[in-house]
Amino acid sequence: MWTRFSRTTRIALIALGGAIILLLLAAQAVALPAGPDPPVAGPAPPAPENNDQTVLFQLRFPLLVYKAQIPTLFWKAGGCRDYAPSGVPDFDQHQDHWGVGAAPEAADWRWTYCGPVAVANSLWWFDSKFELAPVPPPAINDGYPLVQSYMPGKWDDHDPRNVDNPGTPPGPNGEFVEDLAWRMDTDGQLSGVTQLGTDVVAMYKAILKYLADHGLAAQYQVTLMPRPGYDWVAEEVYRSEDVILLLGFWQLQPGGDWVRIGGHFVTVPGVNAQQGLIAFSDPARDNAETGGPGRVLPAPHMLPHSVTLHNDAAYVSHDVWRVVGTNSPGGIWGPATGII
Ligand SMILES: [Ca+2]
Ligand SMILES: [Ca+2]
Ligand SMILES: [Ca+2]
Ligand SMILES: [Ca+2]
Repeated sequence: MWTRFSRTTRIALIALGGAIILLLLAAQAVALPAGPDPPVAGPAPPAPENNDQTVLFQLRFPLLVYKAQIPTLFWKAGGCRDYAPSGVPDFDQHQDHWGVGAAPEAADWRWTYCGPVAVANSLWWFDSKFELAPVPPPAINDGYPLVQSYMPGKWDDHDPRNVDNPGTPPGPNGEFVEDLAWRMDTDGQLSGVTQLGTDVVAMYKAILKYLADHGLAAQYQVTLMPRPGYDWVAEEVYRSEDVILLLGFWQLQPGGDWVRIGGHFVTVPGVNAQQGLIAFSDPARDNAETGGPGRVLPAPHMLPHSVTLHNDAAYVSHDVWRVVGTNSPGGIWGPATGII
């Protein structure tokens, strides 16, 4: 049975090459200790290839050595029958019309929904974890109100169509990811403000409102924290709390100044603190499916495949990165570009 003592959900924002903000969504009103900073003082992050945060993230990390060389990680629980059989979901942000531009096929299109997708991964996992009488989809069964069907009676709260129905456009009446995007004003769709992506404070407030709207405000705590230490983040994952990170992309200018040029949200499904490793459910890429370190469930499945395949939460690519220190102003650690 779920209780107010049983869960903590975290959303962390980390600059690439450095942690900048941790947004913590937690179950109880307890001040959580900050862990010690990682001891590594690593090199400055390399200059990005361009200022497209999604492409940038894809390009900055080369394909790494094969997953057989990856040490064992602690993985947040899988096996939830209703429905997170592979642990934290790994939904893909490149679907429907989740971006800005003339059309998804157009040259000016930017995919911008990493924020709501990362939060969806997190909330979906908790909803599955605390389902009291689990029955796998497509059976319609819902005993826990954190995630509910957007088409009650027609499909289950954990049906792939509840992640997104391509027949309904983004906006206030969409499915789970679109509902979250509306609430957190992704691309300024709620406020009308011109922006790309999701502001972390708006995300924070939207999660609070979402929890209240689902009658769960008293069961979760949401905390926003800048520049969390890696050890602190890892400890929370070991506690099976939920961590969402914002990777910030920083560029060192010729005069020595750092400029932040973008960001990207991911969710953390696993860690190995002793070896300084962290795993991502990355809305923008499936690195483990292309030979990078991590795990692919169910195995084998690999790219290329439909961007909607992972809307079935059984399908995940949990990509593993080594943590290194950084001297960027965004934070003190981040995922490395090197080989594990
Ligand atoms: Ca269900
Ligand atoms: Ca539910
Ligand atoms: Ca839709
Ligand atoms: Ca992914």
